[in-house]
Amino acid sequence: RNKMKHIVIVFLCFVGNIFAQNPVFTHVFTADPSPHVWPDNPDKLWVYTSHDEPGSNNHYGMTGYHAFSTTDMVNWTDHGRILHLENVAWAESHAWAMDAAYYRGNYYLIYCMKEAGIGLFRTGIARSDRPEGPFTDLGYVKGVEFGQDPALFIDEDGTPYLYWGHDRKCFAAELNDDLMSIKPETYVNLTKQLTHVFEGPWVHKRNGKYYLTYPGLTPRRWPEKMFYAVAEKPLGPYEFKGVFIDDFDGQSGTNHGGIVNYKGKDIMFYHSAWLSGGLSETRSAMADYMEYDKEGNIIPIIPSKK
Ligand code: FUB
Repeated sequence: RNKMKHIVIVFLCFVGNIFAQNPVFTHVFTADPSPHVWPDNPDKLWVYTSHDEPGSNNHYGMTGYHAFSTTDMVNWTDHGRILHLENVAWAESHAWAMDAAYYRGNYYLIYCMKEAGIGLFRTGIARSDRPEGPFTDLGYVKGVEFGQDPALFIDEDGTPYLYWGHDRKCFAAELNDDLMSIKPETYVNLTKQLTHVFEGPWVHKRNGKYYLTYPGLTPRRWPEKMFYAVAEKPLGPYEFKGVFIDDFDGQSGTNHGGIVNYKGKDIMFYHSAWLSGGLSETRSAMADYMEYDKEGNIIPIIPSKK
């Protein structure tokens, strides 16, 4: 009887993604996941990721981004490469973390790449009329000099905000309507309002409050943990809340991700190095259901196999 059970399980695993599992995608290495549900289809969840390429060997010398979608958190469609360095005239290397947004009838990718000839990060923006792209680069955002890890948050009233962070700092600003430049008078350095900040800010809104989540380091200690802070307004002031994903077995040095409410459940997407056996530059997107307590604090997440 046990033998039969084993055969059935092996068969079910073989025929496809019968079980939701971590890491979420196993056919390609993915990092810095950015989850979204777009207004035109609440049944579909989208996850945009950067793409680790084993052996690139140039301190995360990544070259492009993928989009994935699902309607059940089990079966996923990989829409393939949605933007590549080759399609970004001003960039030369390091397609690092990105985010996506729906704004005024179009889909946008916001990302960081190193500028050709200068070798410093710029914040690029690309547009598509479809969530799966392909996306066309529009250039880089003015006023975000040498920013890394951008996140684009569109508030319920339609106002666009940009968050970015690098070199242990975190900044934010309102964007102009064409998303191509910040409004300099709104620029804020959030670093002093946060603790342990390192990179990767990402914002979601819940019950009228703004949650800024970010990977950070406790004094000079890798790997990164995920921290969060909460505010009444998108540009703060933010109240630091604490760690919600501690470092864990099989983590890559980094962590990075975002939170989405999908079909009434809250889900945190982040990354690990479980698939590569701990290699820091071959990471995989992870997903875990999560909860808030009555006061709206995030209940810490323990990475799970399923
Ligand atoms: O994926 C490349 C870089 O690693 C990201 O930009 C950082 O946030 C870290 O996850």
